[in-house]
Amino acid sequence: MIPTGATAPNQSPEGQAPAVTTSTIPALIPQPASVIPATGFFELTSATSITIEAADPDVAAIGRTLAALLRPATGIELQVSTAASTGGIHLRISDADPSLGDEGYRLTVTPELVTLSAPRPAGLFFGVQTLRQLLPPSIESARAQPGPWRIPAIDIRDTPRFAWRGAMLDVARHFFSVQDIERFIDRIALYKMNRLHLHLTDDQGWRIAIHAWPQLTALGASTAVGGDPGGFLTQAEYAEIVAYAQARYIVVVPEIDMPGHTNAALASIPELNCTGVAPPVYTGIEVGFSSLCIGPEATYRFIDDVLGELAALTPGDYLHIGGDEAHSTPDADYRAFIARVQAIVEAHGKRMIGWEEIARADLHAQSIAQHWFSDLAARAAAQGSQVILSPASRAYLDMQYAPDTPLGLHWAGYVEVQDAYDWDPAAQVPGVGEEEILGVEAPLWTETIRSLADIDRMAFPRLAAIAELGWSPRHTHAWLDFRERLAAHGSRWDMLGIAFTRSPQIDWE
Ligand code: TNX
Repeated sequence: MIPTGATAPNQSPEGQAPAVTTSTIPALIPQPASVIPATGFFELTSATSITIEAADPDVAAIGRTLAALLRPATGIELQVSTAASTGGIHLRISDADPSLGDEGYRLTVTPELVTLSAPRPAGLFFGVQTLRQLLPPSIESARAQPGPWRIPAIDIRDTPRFAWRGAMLDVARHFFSVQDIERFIDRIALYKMNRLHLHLTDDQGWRIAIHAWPQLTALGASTAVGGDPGGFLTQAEYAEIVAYAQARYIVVVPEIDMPGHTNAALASIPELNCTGVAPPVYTGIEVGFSSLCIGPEATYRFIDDVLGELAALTPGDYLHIGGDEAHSTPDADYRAFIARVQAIVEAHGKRMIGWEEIARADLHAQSIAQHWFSDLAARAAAQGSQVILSPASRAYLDMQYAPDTPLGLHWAGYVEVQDAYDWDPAAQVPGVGEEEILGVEAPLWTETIRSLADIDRMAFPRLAAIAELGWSPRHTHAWLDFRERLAAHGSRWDMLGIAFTRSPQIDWE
């Protein structure tokens, strides 16, 4: 993209029109499937309006979202109207090319008109994110900026490679407020991610109110790693997050980790322990020591209550049941447990997702395994399940970038920006090819993460790399090209107040 204060792409510094080369293509992330640059630009002025089709409330909402995005920096009160317009920005879903699918869009910019069309509202929303990136970085400022507000003439046709493009936030090791979670949603929406996986429970904290079991939050939410303050989401707050995400075409995927990673529940409810005795609450960061008691029916009544309340609050299709690192659960017990929980999830009308260890059990084809650190995902694929790829050495946002990164862990190695970007999901796990892959997800575990600024340092720039792996066609993937595009995003993040890590691999603009 054009640095602030530089000339528009249709004007070389000498004032001549440059040849149309790749250098005139703006720094878009994720790289669209097809970009054809043209000459000239559309200029956003106080005379510009946004027009939408009359009938559709979702399109109207996206029009208002776009107007609200553009208002602070431009100072322009863009009107959203259903009037037929011959100029301005036009959003439509009728007679869009159906081959764009549920999430694709077409964005055509000429000097007279910006036309964004998509068969479904989600595509319009993703197209709006592209439109933002066609404007100068200062468009992201919360305060009025001088402009000019030029959008280069271009024709973009764009569809995602994978249906699942996610980020995970661990609110169990450290708790994050509704406001922080919503800021995280804003950030992932910038890069066309469409899933927010919330890791709601772990040994160190239980973070969602369950009306049938108030002890879970009365005691189980009181702690966090290192003795830091605990906290939990009320059901109303969780519903607010779900709605906030939904307005950004992001599906919330709640995770209740079990049978391991359950000390907070075990400490709160003695009956969940085989000994009948509750252990103390836990604030360390060791894993693998806790397990729900697998035999008793009481365990499954508890799980049914928890997953039932969560399913009722969750419009998305998925319940994530963890299943990782159950080192204190014997194998036969583990397999029996996952089979029962799979049935409970399905009885509540949802699809079960688990970390790839669940492939040790018999999986239904509709269940989904999340790869992180083994070859078990191949066993899930062999059983007919789809796989989400979160390889720790590539996609874990809590890994340090390098030995001097102040936050994070390094058990899976150091994950610099190039490590996060330079891999192909279809070649990552032998036995898990393009067809078996539902998508990619970048998890942010929070043992060492305490604030939104900490989240930003770990997530950016690597989240942009994973987002591009999820969206862009394989043939567009090229590290040297990505690192140049990424360099232009630093100034956007500055404008947005995103405290990103200035990786030395990137020549930040
Ligand atoms: C492994 S990844 C875990 C988490 C930790 C993480 C730290 C996975 C399924 N389990 O419990 O937080 O490593 O990087």
